[in-house]
Amino acid sequence: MAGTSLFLDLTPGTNSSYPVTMGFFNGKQLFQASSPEAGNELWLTDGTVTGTQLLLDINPGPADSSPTSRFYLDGRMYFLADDGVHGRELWTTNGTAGGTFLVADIAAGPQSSNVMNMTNVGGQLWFTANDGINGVSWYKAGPPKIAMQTQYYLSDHWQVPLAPAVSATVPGTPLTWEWDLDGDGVFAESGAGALGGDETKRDDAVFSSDLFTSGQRTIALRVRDADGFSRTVSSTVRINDISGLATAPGGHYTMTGPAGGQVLSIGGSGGVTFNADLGATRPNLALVVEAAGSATFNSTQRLGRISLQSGGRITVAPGGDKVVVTTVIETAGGAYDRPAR
Ligand SMILES: [Ca+2]
Ligand SMILES: [Ca+2]
Ligand SMILES: [Ca+2]
Repeated sequence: MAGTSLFLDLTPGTNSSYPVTMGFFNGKQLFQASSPEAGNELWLTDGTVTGTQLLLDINPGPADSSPTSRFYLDGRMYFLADDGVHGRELWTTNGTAGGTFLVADIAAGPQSSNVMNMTNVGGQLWFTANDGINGVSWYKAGPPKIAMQTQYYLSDHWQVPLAPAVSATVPGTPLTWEWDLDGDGVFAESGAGALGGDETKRDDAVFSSDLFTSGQRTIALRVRDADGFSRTVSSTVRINDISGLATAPGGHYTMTGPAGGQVLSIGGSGGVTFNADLGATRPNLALVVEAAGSATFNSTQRLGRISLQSGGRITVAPGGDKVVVTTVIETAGGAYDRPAR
C-alpha cells in the first residue's frame, strides 16, 4: 500500500518527503508529506506502519494539493489546499476521507481566494477571503448547531415532541434533518423499516411510546447541509409503564386520554380514592395529583399539587363533574406525563 511505502521512505530521511505535522486529531497524527504516487497531500498515522495512510489524494495523482494553514474547531480541521480545479481554497476534514471536502470555491474556478485570519467567533469559523468580485470580506463556515434535550421522559401510550432547536452556521442554508428514532444506527428511514416512525421529519417529529416497551432508548438527530457539513446529536428516551397507577375503587368516573390517566373526569356520586401503589414495583416514581383536595374535593377548590408516595391516598368527595390531573414523575426529577389542560 502507498501508506506503507511512504512510512518506510520517511524513516531513512530520503529526499523530498519532509513530513510537516498538522496536529493530533482523533487519536492520530495528521501530517502533510509527499509521495511519488500522490504528491504532497494529507496523511494520518497512529505511529505504526499499517496505521499510516493517505487521508485523501485531494489533487489526484502526483500533483500536489499542498495543505497548509491548519485551524482546529469543533471537531474539524480547516486548511487550505488546491485540488487542481478550484485553486487554493478552504477545505475541512474530520479525519476521514468521506468527511474531507472543499468548503467553498469562494473565488470561482481556478482562481484562489486567499483565505486568511481563520478565527473562532462564538464557536463558528470566521475567515477573510477574496472572491475576486467584492474584495476581501469576512466569511463564516461550519456545521449546523443542534440544541436538544439530553433526556426525554415518556409514559406508555403517549408521545413526546422532540423539538430540537437547529440553526445553520450561514443563515438561510438549507438543512436536511435525519433522525434515528429506532436506535438501529440507520438514519432517515421511512416506511416499514422505520420501527420508531418516520425518521425524515423535521421539528414536528415525535417519539411515540406505543412503538416500544418500557426502558431506555437512544435516539439521534443528524442535520446536514449541502456543503457537506453535518452534526449528530443523540438523546435518550425513558419510557415507563404507568398504566394502572391511578385507580378509583367504588367511584363513578370516566377516564379520558391515554390509559394510565392524564385526565380523569369524575361524575356521579360516591367517593373516589386514588391509590398510588408505587412503592413495591416502581420505587423511583411518585404520583402527583393536581387540583385535588386532601380529604374532600370540589371543582372550585384548587389546593395545588399533592404528591402520593408509596401507597398514599386522596379521597374525592361526591357531587358534580370533577377533573383531576395526575402526573407521574420521577422522584429524581423529570416528569413522565405532561398533562393537557
Ligand atoms: Ca496528489
Ligand atoms: Ca477558486
Ligand atoms: Ca433508524
